[in-house]
Amino acid sequence: MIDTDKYIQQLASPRLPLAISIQTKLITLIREFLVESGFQELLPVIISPITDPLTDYRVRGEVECYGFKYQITKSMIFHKQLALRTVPKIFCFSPNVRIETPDRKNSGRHLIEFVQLDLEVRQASRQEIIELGEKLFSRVINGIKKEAASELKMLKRKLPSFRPPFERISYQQAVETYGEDFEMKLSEKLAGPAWLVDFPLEHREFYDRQDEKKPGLLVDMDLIYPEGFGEALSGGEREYQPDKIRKRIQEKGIDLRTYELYLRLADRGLYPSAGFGFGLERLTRYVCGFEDIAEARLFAKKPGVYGL
Ligand code: ASN
Repeated sequence: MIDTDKYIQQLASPRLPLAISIQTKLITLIREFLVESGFQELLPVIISPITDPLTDYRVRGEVECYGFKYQITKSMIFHKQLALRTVPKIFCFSPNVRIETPDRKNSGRHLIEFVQLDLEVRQASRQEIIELGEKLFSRVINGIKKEAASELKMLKRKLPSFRPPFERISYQQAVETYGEDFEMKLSEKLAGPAWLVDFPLEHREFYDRQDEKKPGLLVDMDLIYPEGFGEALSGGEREYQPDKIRKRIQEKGIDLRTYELYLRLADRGLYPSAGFGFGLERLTRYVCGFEDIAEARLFAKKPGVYGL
């Protein structure tokens, strides 16, 4: 049963209007920066025959329409790659549904329905996307400090100033320093945001590009927040050559038929590209300094909990 009192209470929370005001300003700052930088905005895809495999989620979100099966978007990664045939620099505020395992209920960072700022650039390298991410992040944080000074004051949140370039740590270095489960430990130690780079093949999906000079490692990255807020964004350069994509799918133990439509389209040509997905509620949570991500949006749905 859904507890209606809980929702009535939440709708009257004094912090929520502040979070929503901050989020509105964050979206505006992001959009301004990207449009100025030559990006075009796509509308989100909610259902499609293909979506990101994200194999660690046991349950697939599926709907049937007219006898056809559609997947509910876990990320727009393949649509981003395909859209680059039409326009060279794209972004989208993309709603994603990821049916996380219930043990993540109290992580403070997971919702089963969230929005990510997804962007992708034709012919871009990881380095270029890292530089773009640093500019975007610094601009947004410096901007929100000015534009939402009164909301931040009411939330008693003091945000530091960050200047690129951000620190860079390899996955291997992170494991050697903090152990396999390093994300939160690393995030707590950081004085500013930091890039985690060079993830091993087995830790990511098949679409991130393998480094020819370092076989077994990917040309990819995550941005980690300081102060223990964990992962901010995730991205990389993409595999775009159909034979390599097929090989990577098979190495993951995924049946090629699952991605037949994507592969047939890839056979017609994909551009080399790089990009990332940047969680919007996580950004709001970080900016507001909230412990619980459920405070960063209305109608938040936590793993394992039935919600509105
Ligand atoms: N959007 C991410 C990316 O661009 C993928 C994801 O969300 N899993 O790499």
